[in-house]
Amino acid sequence: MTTDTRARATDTTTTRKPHAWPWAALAGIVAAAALLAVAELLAALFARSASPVLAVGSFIVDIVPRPLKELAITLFGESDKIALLVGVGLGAAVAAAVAGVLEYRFRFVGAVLLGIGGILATAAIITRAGAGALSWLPPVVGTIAGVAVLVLAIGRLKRWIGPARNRDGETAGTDRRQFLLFTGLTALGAVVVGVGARVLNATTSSVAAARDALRLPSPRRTVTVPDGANWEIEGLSPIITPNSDFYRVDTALTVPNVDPTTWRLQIDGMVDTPIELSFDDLVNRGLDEYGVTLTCVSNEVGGDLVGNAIWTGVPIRDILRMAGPQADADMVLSESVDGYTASTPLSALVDDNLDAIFAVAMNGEPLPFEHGFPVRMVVPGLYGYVSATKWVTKLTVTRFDKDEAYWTPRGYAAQAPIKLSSRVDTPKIGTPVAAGTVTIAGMAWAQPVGVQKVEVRIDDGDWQETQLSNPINDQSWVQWRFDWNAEAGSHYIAVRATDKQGNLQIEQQAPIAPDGSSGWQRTLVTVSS
Ligand SMILES: Nc1nc2c(c(=O)[nH]1)N[C@H]1C(S)=C(S)[C@@H](COP(=O)(O)O)O[C@H]1N2
Ligand SMILES: [Mo]
Repeated sequence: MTTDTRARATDTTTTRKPHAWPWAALAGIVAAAALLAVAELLAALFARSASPVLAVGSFIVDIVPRPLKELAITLFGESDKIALLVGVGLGAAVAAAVAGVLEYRFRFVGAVLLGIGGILATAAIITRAGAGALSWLPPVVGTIAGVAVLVLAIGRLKRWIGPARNRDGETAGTDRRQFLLFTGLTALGAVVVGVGARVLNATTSSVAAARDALRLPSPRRTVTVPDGANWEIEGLSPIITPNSDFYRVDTALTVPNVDPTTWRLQIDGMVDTPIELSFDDLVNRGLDEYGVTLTCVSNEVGGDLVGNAIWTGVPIRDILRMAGPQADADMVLSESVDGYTASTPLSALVDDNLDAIFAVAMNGEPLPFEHGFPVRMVVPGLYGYVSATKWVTKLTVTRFDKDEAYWTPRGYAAQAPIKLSSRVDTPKIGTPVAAGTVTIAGMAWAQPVGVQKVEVRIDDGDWQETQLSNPINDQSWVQWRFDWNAEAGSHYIAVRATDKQGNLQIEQQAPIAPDGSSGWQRTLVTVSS
């Protein structure tokens, strides 16, 4: 009798034995979560720039080929960075699950795999620009913690389910509880610690306080927006883009935190005397305001990667002259704290008739973090990627045949003047308008020459000149408007600009790579009767 019962009990356990692999995969994911949480916590405490998620993400941003990057921007738009992080997260979760299963099947193989992942993350972290002396610590300790969790969790899993499992029903229950308790508590702890550390990292930045406390000298010369510069027309962009609406384009997954009191600007390379300036050295030279429209090379015809601001800053030529560029130099490689670089013709930075500046304020307030706090470059007439380095910390005077910038080996031109352009802001495609007088309006820019005229064409009609708003200067865009007597039906509106040198906007369509899009925007409008 007794023997019989025992046999049946064993049988039951055998048939009820759950599949081990899903649990092993789960253990792998929990181990990876523990790795990340420990690393994030240590990063928040000792080495802010050493977040493994962000370092690996940034590493991937830099190595993905251009078509993939463009696809990501097309698919996810301004959320492309979030999409990347989600992608990295999913990839890591799958790899961790595989490590868990392998560890269950072959002892220590999963642990070694996780360890290799940790070593790769450490490599990504310590080779990044701006990595501190302690930046190896978070990923290394995190990896040790993750490997320990994996080995312990899989050990418990084997005691519950594996070949070494306890045949005794009672103890089997205990073993199951022990595995679930261990992985459950570790998972909970990882989420709490990981999220807490990220929040801590993001909210306790002393640089935010430094920016709040910053008092810049008042600009000696200010820019006034003349009367008639800004029409308030529904759907039409304002002539000054508010900071909160200003487009943002950069390769930075987290906005660099740069303390203005420790910030330095270094100028070296082909100069007579290399120099180094502090933030005070820079602003104490005297600040002036400049109105400049910034444009991204990735702006498609009709796109919105363009914005206008009043920048406060110091002419770059004054600073460059202190160092004394040598006669055979023709390029300045500007570098950001995060390693991003841009190549700008030396001539554009030393030209007395072109105000290339180190900007410290944007529309009357210290630069927002995303727009380059504490110092960025702004150069009228050149696309942002070859001139507008944010978080700038170093200029190397050099030659185009000696050095290249971040985007140059990635399929973009080493030199890229902004192509003169115009766009329709209203009416918007897909928003029907009523027949009668309809105001067509938009923006046009031709930095640094200035816009002479903007013309529109309805369907196959003649080109008709529009009215321009009173320009702030030739470096800033203008608004244009045209009152159209719209008849019911579908109509095409085309727009083109001419600059003050008489150049007509290029009609031929071109993609954004290698040096900016071109073509006349043609938009379809539905007019209801
Ligand atoms: N450090 C750094 N500066 C940078 C970039 C970058 O990726 N990193 N992108 C450039 C590009 S491509 C453009 S168009 C402008 C955009 O400036 P904004 O984000 O302030 O609009 O910044 C430029 N400066
Ligand atoms: Mo750009």
